[in-house]
Amino acid sequence: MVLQGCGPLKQEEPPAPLAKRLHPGFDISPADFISLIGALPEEIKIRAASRPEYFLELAKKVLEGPEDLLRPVDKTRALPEGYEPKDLVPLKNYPLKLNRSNLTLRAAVLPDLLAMAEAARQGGTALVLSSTYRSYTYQKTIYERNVRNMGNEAADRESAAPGRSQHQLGTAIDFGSITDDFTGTPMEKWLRENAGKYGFSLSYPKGYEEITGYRHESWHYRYIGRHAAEMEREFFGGIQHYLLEFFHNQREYLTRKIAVQ
Ligand code: DAL
Ligand code: ZN
Repeated sequence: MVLQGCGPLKQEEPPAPLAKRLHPGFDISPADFISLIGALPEEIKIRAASRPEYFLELAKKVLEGPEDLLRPVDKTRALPEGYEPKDLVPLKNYPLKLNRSNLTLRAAVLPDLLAMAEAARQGGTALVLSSTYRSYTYQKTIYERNVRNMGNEAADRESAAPGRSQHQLGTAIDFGSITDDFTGTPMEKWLRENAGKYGFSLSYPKGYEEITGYRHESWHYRYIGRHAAEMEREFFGGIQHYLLEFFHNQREYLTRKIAVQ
C-alpha cells in the first residue's frame, strides 16, 4: 500500500515471510533451500535448484505419508531382530500371480500393487511375485545358505545379513526368477518403465553397488509411495538410496519448517 500525503513518515516494511517463501507450505527461504539440498550429489542439487517449488511440493506430500515407507535399511542400518510389521496380509486371496502361496506384504502396499498388477495385465504382462516379506529368521537362513554356497564376499554382494534386508520391512518384492536372467524379460522391462507410477522403486540399480552395498538386482523393488517415487524420478536420478538418505537427514528440519498458513 502506498500512503500519500503523509510527509516524510515512511511506513514500516511489514514482515513478509510469504514473499520470501519458496513454497507456501514451508517457512523456507531461497537461502534455506540451498542449505537443505547442500549435501546432495551435484546433479541432484542442480535439478532441485532449478525447480525448488516442485521439489518442496513433492516433499510436502511425502511428509504427509507414513514415515516408515522411507526407513533406511541397509548394510549400516539394521532392523531389530524382533521387528515384524503389524499389518502383514496374505496375498493368496488377491488376483496376483505368486510363486509360493504363503507370501505376505504390508497392507499399505496392496492398493498400489493391485493397481500395478492390473495395469501390467492389461498391457499383456503378468507380474509374478516370488519373494515378499521375510522374517529375520528366514533372512538368516537365506544369508547363511548363500555364505555356504558362495563364500562371504560373494554372498554379501547379493544377500543381506539378517536384520539388514528391506524384505523384513514387508514392503519389498522380488519379481520373476530372482536371477540375472530376469533382466531384459518383458516383465522386467514393464516394471522398469512403469513401477514408479505405482510407487515402487528399484533398490539396487546398475552401477551403484558402492552406494547401495549390493550388485544390480533388476527384480527387487521397494514400495515407497507414489509421491516419493515421483521425487526419486524427477530429482534423485532414480536412485532410491539418495532419496532415503535425504529424508532420513532432513525430515526433522522439513517437518519443523512446515508453515502455519
Ligand atoms: N537381495 C537383497 C539385498 C536382500 O537380501 O535383501
Ligand atoms: Zn529382494
